[in-house]
Amino acid sequence: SSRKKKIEQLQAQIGQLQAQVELLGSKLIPALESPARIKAIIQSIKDSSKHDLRTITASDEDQTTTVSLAKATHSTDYLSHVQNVFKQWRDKGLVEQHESVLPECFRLQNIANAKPKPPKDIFARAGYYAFDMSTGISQNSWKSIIASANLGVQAAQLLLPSPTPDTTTDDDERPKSVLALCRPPGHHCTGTQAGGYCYINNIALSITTLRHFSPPAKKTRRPSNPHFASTSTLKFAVLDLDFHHGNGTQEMFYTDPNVLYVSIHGEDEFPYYTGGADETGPPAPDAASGTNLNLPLAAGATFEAYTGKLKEALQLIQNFKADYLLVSLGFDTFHLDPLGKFDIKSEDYEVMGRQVRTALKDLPAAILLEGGYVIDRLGENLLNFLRGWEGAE
Ligand code: OKS
Ligand code: ZN
Repeated sequence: SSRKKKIEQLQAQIGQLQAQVELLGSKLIPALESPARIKAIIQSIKDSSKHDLRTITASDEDQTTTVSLAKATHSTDYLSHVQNVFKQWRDKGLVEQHESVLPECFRLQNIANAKPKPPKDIFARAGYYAFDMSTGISQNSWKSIIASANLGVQAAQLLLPSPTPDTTTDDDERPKSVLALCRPPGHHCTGTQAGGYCYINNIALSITTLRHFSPPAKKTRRPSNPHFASTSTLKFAVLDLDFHHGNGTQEMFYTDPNVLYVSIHGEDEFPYYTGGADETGPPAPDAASGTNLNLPLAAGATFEAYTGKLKEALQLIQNFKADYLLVSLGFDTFHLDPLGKFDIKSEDYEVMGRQVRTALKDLPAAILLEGGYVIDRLGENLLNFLRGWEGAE
């Protein structure tokens, strides 16, 4: 087709690129979010030999469970698009085997059609289910997306109380906190759109999992947290420490009175259209009013400025009396990060981890990895955060 020819002509000008590319400024560049990030972290954790590192390979049964929990979190047409678009483009010759699908035109506000339908043409549909040009879909994307989502599920399951408290299974055998080395990350994607390197919202999936598998309230006991036993509706606090605002997580729980979302992030940074301090949930007297807190910080913010916001965040979470804590942990707040603008140093992460865990000791916690792109400092920064966290447990 002529479209295919035109794209080929343009592509020839770009030259050889790796499978995943993203648009940055006017340039298509190799994707910053890559498997090398996790490899580096795993190496550092192995070297430190202080942690119980588990490799979780999702069995077929796990994958089925993860997909069905994902369907309770995202729309099914969105998920099947993400799963199938690469092959659909491939079959039409719109993408080469080693390349990735990127959208061309996005769903736009339209006075004549408030709810645009997915375009029939698969080429156009890529832009219906995405909001940026940083979130390509390649041959192996779905595999990684499900593996990452599965970690969100498994992390949640590790925190669950025993379904039969009267039997021998000891609650004390459960970890108090779990860290999941998820990639791709999750906090930007919504129920129907990928973006910011995110396809499935791993934090939302952890919440779906905890809700789905929690035994009925009366059967549970949690001596460390009296709220758990007394409420039939579970409450969740999400603390988002990535440099970027987690627009997807905010949106998914904005009207949910049982999920508090709190984020400290770069002001007016990606994803640009969300993250304002005035986004506090639906107006009173709605039950979800006040269950969203955005704490934007200007470029150049020091760790001192950061801890000021962190204290505010932790205070609100304490007041909320959640049953579980979910942390979106990003290391793009690091001073050298190519996508961040804060002035946070490696040693600050230890203080950060200690402050969070000291304030929220009682809560079973799942920490899920989000961003962070200085690959050779990721392990160090993460181990520092863990040292601080564990020192407070
Ligand atoms: C330009 C960069 C897009 C920013 C994506 C942000 C990803 C992230 N292609 N979110 O937390 O780290
Ligand atoms: Zn980020």
